[in-house]
Amino acid sequence: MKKFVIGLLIILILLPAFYAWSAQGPDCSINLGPCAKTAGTREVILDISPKPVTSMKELTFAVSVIGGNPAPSLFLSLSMPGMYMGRNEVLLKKNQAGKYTGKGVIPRCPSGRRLWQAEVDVPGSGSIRYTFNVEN
Ligand SMILES: [Cu+2]
Repeated sequence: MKKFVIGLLIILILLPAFYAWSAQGPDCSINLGPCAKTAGTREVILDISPKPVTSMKELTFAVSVIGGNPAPSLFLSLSMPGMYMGRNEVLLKKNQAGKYTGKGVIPRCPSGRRLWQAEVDVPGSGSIRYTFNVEN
């Protein structure tokens, strides 16, 4: 009984720590290829080039929206989870192939952290977030 209680206590202590840890990791391995997310009936795919994705370098952001043709342009905003790094928005314009592309720069974080978030606003599907690591 005592062991059970101690075990339960350990689980109760570790569980929030595990959630905090898992929430800090990237959900997109951008250097391995594009990342797809489902948003309602649509699939929204983000790719960033050139790879490896590096801070302080001009990057091309490309978004494909499968299952809809929502807007002539989209906004992508770049941020760091849990840290204010200033406003950083990239206008993505639709090209002839139906892909939204735009250029932007990810600043280098003075703390050395590498986890960034790209949030794409797709009218009718809300905000789609991707978290990924950059090279500093
Ligand atoms: Cu930062």
